[in-house]
Amino acid sequence: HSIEQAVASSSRAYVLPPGFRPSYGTAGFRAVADLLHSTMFRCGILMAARALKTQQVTGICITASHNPAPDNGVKLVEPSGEMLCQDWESYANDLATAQTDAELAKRVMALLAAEGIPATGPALVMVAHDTRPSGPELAAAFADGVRCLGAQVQMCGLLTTPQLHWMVMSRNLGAPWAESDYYSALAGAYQRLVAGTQPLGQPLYMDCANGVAAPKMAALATALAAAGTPLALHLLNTGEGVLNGGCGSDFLQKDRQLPSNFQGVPPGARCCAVDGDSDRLMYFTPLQEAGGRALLFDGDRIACLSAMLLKDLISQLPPAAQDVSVGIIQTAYANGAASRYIRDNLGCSVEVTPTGVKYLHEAAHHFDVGVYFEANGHGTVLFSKTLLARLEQLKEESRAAFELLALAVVINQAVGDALSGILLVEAALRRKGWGLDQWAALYTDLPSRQLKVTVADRAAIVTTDAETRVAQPAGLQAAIDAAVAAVPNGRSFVRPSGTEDVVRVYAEAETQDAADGLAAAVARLVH
Ligand code: 16G
Ligand code: ZN
Repeated sequence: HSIEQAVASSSRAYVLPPGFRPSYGTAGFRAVADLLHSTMFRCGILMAARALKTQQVTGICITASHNPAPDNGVKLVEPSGEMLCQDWESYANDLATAQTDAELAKRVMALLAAEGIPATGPALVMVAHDTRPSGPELAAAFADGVRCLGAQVQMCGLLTTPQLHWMVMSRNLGAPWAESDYYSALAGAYQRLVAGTQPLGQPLYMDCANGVAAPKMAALATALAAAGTPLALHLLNTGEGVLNGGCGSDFLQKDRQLPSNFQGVPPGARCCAVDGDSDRLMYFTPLQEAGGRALLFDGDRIACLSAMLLKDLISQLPPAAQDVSVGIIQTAYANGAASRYIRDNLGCSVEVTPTGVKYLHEAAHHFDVGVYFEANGHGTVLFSKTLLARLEQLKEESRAAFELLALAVVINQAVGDALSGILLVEAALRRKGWGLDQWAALYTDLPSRQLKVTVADRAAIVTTDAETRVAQPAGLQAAIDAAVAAVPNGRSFVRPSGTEDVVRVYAEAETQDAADGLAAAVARLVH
């Protein structure tokens, strides 16, 4: 068969490194870049098959996100702009782990047969990469895989992960989809959202993690100025230093220390940080005290601010249109104070899912508006098609409907997007005339502690109830319960990491000492 032969012969250039067993993981394959050529080639075949199956455009972002610069990885994009559907993850593993060219070709044929995919036909896959040096080479390997199935490749070059997701989504909707359309759509919607409000007094200091966010935020800033709503911005860590090195949202969240080059930024200043592919966002401010510590405004706090803005707008809709369900999706990592604030003060329902964007994103679809953010800053706000259609009908008579529609454009509907998240936060603060003080005063985080524990086999720990409880090994949960019961307002859980060979421990309590003590006690139980 000609496809089988084409796969087997092209595959010769992309040998699976001996001993390398790629595994799809939480967000896609990730490893040291040197190992990934065969994985990329095979993902190319996979995404061409997905495009042939759906008769729509698919995509890939080549990135290892917040991980070190020598690493790389894939984020695979569905026609909807969402992450690859979970049913296909097993195909991804099948192809990535085939030991020989012939075995790979056989598995490709099995996939095509199982999915009833016509052997050839028009299909297109879009490819982007972040600033990692290995990006262009890995993109070329991916493209070779796509071409094996007779599909076409569009090389989009350097983009943020959420930009490529947005472009795939928009293209399949028949909407303007170029990179420049992304900037003008976001900037135009932001302008509609903040019209008639005063700019925030201070500039925003942005930590670009020495990655792709730097040029892309600069381009967005140009579009914002052109739309008549310039954003006063200081971009730092724009690429002169190491990607994600001593900077970026992950560093900030783990260390709660100021990123490199923020030592001169005045205490109280409004700052934000993104990660290497710009799909995570944290706000922060330098604390007055010495030691270079930062006060964080994490994903939970961004979720609260978003929910508040939504609630405000929904309450201004015509009375008959106000029955809009707003749900907040969190993981077990959400600070207990945030969850309580959402339930008691905002009156929204809270749903908890396992860690990983794909789980939160799916749950967000259960509501007219689903707000999901992981504490680490991954997230977005999804509007249902039904709600959008209702708002379209109301937008002439209701300013709030018009503004909610603008909000749905500002906030990337495909996937969490740090650049669009910045506009969401800025618009929410601006509309309230708030500084960081008022935002911080919504609630006080319970002190928390995260630890990682290295164990012989992390798969021995199996969790249930959205990772909040341990099902196996027997007895561990009872022991955790006993440790938690000894601490006033304590909460703790453990879970095997989906991205590192460790078990993660989380604890929170009324004081930092108590949270530290509880985390240490639970870590000892895991050993
Ligand atoms: C991945 C996930 C992120 C999650 C993290 C947890 C996506 C796009 N990314 O980076 O959402 O928070 O894994 O890592 O889904 P862990 O399992 O090592 O704690
Ligand atoms: Zn990322």
